[in-house]
Order: sequence, then structure tokens, then C-alpha cells
Amino acid sequence: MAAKPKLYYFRGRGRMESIRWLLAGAGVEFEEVFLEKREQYEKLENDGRLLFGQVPLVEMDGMELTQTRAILSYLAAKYNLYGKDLKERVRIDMYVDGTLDLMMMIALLHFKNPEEQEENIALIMKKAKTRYLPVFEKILKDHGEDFLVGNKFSWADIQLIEAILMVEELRASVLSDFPLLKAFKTRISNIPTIKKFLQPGSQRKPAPDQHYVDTVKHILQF
Ligand SMILES: N[C@@H](CCC(=O)N[C@@H](CS)C(=O)NCC(=O)O)C(=O)O
Repeated sequence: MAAKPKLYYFRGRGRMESIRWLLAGAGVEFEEVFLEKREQYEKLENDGRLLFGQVPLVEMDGMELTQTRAILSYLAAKYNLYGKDLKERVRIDMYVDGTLDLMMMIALLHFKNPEEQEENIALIMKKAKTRYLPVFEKILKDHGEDFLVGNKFSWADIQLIEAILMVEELRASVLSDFPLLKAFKTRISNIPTIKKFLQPGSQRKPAPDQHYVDTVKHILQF
């Protein structure tokens, strides 16, 4: 039996969370090594395991993988969540990149001071409601299918549900003007692998707290 993918990152969401979601959505078990101390990060670097001196790092299939987007697309292709042809694949890429842009704004929020955070939340909510969510509502409306691409569960669906849940953590009512996205959320949440990942005790990580922020700042020295 092939070894489980091994994920090296902080004990929190950050750039690794979408990788966790994608593995979980694909029904793949994984192990995690949490970086708690600067020395762990330095050791990975000194051992030449971080291609550009950065995490996430995923060890799998005899490779040491870095660069989040590359890891995600490898996983999507490997686990058959990346469309049936190049045209579906590029649509999945577009949808994923849009949601990643939105999610990165939210992930960075926790590293800002309280005043900046308030301003940023307002901006993120404005962009979520006027730029990102309408796009996905329209996609679902136009094709009338259950999934975003090719009427088949894909990486794009997994990325979108992760993004929806992150935005809802900021404003619980955010989907009130998006009925098809509401139904999408319910549908995707009930896919067995996703349902399992949403249960308490799974490897899904909570929203960042001060300890997480302090650990990341300590390890990366900023
Ligand atoms: N393009 C990279 C960026 C990775 C990145 O910035 N990782 C941060 C932690 S989330 C890091 O390791 N920073 C250390 C550094 O850049 O020196 C990716 O998407 O994986």
C-alpha cells in the first residue's frame, strides 16, 4: 500500500488548508507534521527539502512537493477531480484561482492589526458579494447542473465550498442573496468525503487564533 501523503505546515489553515480539503474530498488519508518551532523550519531548509525555502511541503509518491498551486493541481489530476479534457480543466483552473484570491484576502486578515482588520472585512465582504459569489451563482444558474464543471464533482466544487464557509465565518448571512449557492453548499456538504471532513475531530483546521498567528510570525521571523 502506498504511503500516506505527509503534510508539513503550521497547525492552522494558511496555504495548506486547501490541500487538506482536496485530499479529504478525494477520500485520501494523510499525515501531518506541525511546525511549532523555528528549528523545525530551519532543518527542513538546511536539509534542502524546501525548493524555494517555503512551506507548504507535501511528501508523496516519492517526491517532495512545494508551491501550493502545483500541489493542488497534481492532487486534482491524480484523484480524477480535474475535468475530462483541457477545456474543463481550464474552467476548473479559473474558478479555483478566483476562489483562492478571495480566500487569500481572508487568510491574511488575521495578520493585520484590529483597525485594518475591520476595514479589510468590509472590503472582502464587498468583493465577495459583488465580484466572486455572483459569478458562481450565475454559473450554476446558466447550466442548471449540480456541480460547477462537467456535471461532475471536481476540485472547483471543493475549493468553492471551502471559500463559502470562510466567508460565512465573517458574515453568516452572506448567502442570503444567492439561493443557488445555498443549495450548492448543502449538496456538496452532503458528499460523504466532505461530510466527514466537516465533522468535529477531522483534520480541518479552525479559523486562526492569536497562538497560530504568533507561531507563524515566530517561525518565519516577521
Ligand atoms: N508561492 C508559494 C508561497 C509560499 C509561502 O509564501 N509560504 C510561506 C508560509 S505560508 C513561507 O514559507 N514563507 C517563508 C518565506 O517566504 O521566506 C506557495 O503558494 O506555496
